[in-house]
Parts: sequence; C-alpha cells; structure tokens
Amino acid sequence: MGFTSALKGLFLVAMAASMLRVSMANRNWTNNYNDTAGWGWGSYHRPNRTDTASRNIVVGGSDNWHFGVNYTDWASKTAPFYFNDTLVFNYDSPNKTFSHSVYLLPDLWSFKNCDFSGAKMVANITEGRGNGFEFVLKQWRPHYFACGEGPDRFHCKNGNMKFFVMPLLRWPY
Ligand SMILES: *[C@@H]1O[C@H](CO)[C@@H](O)[C@H](O)[C@H]1NC(C)=O
Ligand SMILES: *[C@@H]1O[C@H](CO)[C@@H](O)[C@H](O)[C@H]1NC(C)=O
Ligand SMILES: *[C@@H]1O[C@H](CO)[C@@H](O)[C@H](O)[C@H]1NC(C)=O
Ligand SMILES: *[C@@H]1O[C@H](CO)[C@@H](O)[C@H](O)[C@H]1NC(C)=O
Ligand SMILES: *[C@@H]1O[C@H](CO)[C@@H](O)[C@H](O)[C@H]1NC(C)=O
Ligand SMILES: *[C@@H]1O[C@H](CO)[C@@H](O)[C@H](O)[C@H]1NC(C)=O
Ligand SMILES: *[C@@H]1O[C@H](CO)[C@@H](O)[C@H](O)[C@H]1NC(C)=O
Ligand SMILES: [Cu+2]
Repeated sequence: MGFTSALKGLFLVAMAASMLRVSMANRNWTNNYNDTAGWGWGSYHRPNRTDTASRNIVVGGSDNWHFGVNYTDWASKTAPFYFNDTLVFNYDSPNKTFSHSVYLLPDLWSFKNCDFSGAKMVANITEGRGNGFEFVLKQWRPHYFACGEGPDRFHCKNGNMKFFVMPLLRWPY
C-alpha cells in the first residue's frame, strides 16, 4: 500500500487509540464513586467541575518546541486532547542558528509533505518566548501543526517538528 494510505491508516489507528483511552479514562473516573448498585441511574452523580476543566498542555513536555523531538510520538502518548484544551508552544527567541514558529497546515497531504502553500502562521518566531504561545482547541477537526522554519521547511521535513491532534468532546455535558 502507498505511503498516503499508510498515513490514513495511521490516522485511523490514532483516532481509535484516542477513543480507547477515553473509554479507559472514563472507566477510571467512575471508580471514584461506590457503585454497589451497578450502573443504576440513581447512583450516578456528576463529577466535580475540576474533572472536566480544560487543561494547559505544554507541547513536547519538558522538551518544549525544539528541533529533532518526535512530536508525533509525543502527541500519541499525550492523546486524547479535548475541546478547550490549550496547547502551549514554548520556544526560545531566535538567534543566528535557531528559530521556530507555529503553522497550521490545511490537510493530511500537506502535513505529510510539509507543504506550506496553504498554511496559516499562528505564531511567529518571537511569540514562543516567555510563557509561550497558547493555542486553544476550539474546533472539531484535525489540527495539523508544524514549524515553518529552516531552509526548504527543514524543521518540518527533517526535524520532526510536526504533529496533529483531533480534539474530542468530554462527556457528560
Ligand atoms: C487508573 O487509575 C490507576 C490508579 O489510580 C492509575 O495507575 C492508572 O494510570 C489509571 N488509568 C487510566 C487509564 O487513567
Ligand atoms: C460501598 O458501599 C457499601 C454499602 O454502602 C459499603 O459496605 C462498602 O464498604 C463501600 N465500599 C467502598 C469501597 O467504599
Ligand atoms: C468533589 O466534590 C465533593 C463534594 O463537594 C468533595 O467532597 C470532593 O472532595 C470533591 N473532589 C474533588 C476531587 O475535588
Ligand atoms: C516518531 O514516533 C512515531 C511513533 O512512536 C514512530 O512511528 C516514528 O517512526 C518516529 N519517527 C521518527 C522519525 O523517529
Ligand atoms: C469552551 O470554552 C468556552 C468559553 O470559555 C465555553 O463557552 C464553551 O462552552 C466551552 N466548550 C466546551 C465544549 O467545553
Ligand atoms: C541558539 O539557541 C539554541 C537553542 O536555544 C542554542 O542551543 C544555541 O547555542 C544558540 N546559538 C547561539 C549562536 O546563540
Ligand atoms: C511577532 O508577532 C508579535 C505579536 O503579534 C509582533 O509584535 C512581532 O513584531 C512579530 N515578530 C515578527 C518577527 O514578525
Ligand atoms: Cu523549528
């Protein structure tokens, strides 16, 4: 099978993995209440607000947003992502050798090829300093993030500075 269909397969696997983790998380989450009556309607109570609050997630964790980190790997380990979660991109101010930025690519094809022709810059090279650039996941669609820096999009093509997330709805609402 071709590389594109392989990627589509990978995408589906990632989606399935996200959903599986959601159901696992939900199972754990119900451990909090003493379910002697099984899944009866009466025994169910809403979780505290803190259980459903949106989160701040630092992209790359302690690695931040840097050349050479495998962000696909990071994203798969960090999933699932939810609506209203905030992704925080932390990166240093540009110097002679390094600068980074954040773009949204329009689709899987451009993501795969690091084709920035339809891309939208969401953070320039200086916006990652300090507390970092914050991106709130507000739309129910895949978000393809990539760094646009380096000659011929080197950071995206060779530095693994790209990943995608599909925000999920928390339940119950
Ligand atoms: C479920 O809870 C246990 C213990 O509290 C924890 O070790 C485990 O990581 C949790 N699993 C999930 C999927 O949250
Ligand atoms: C659950 O509730 C039952 C009856 O109210 C009680 O006997 C049992 O000890 C409780 N179990 C836990 C883990 O709290
Ligand atoms: C949730 O709310 C209950 C009752 O208000 C409280 O006893 C409990 O400590 C809270 N749990 C958390 C995790 O905040
Ligand atoms: C990044 O991690 C993913 C998932 O673990 C893996 O499939 C992929 O081969 C890695 N990419 C590189 C360039 O190491
Ligand atoms: C996301 O946050 C906005 C405003 O903070 C709120 O109005 C909206 O209900 C939230 N949506 C979800 C799905 O949590
Ligand atoms: C530029 O920044 C990178 C990462 O912050 C650092 O490793 C490197 O030493 C810096 N280079 C110069 C010339 O300051
Ligand atoms: C980056 O964006 C900030 C905030 O919009 C702006 O002040 C700054 O001039 C921009 N820097 C560059 C290099 O475009
Ligand atoms: Cu970069």
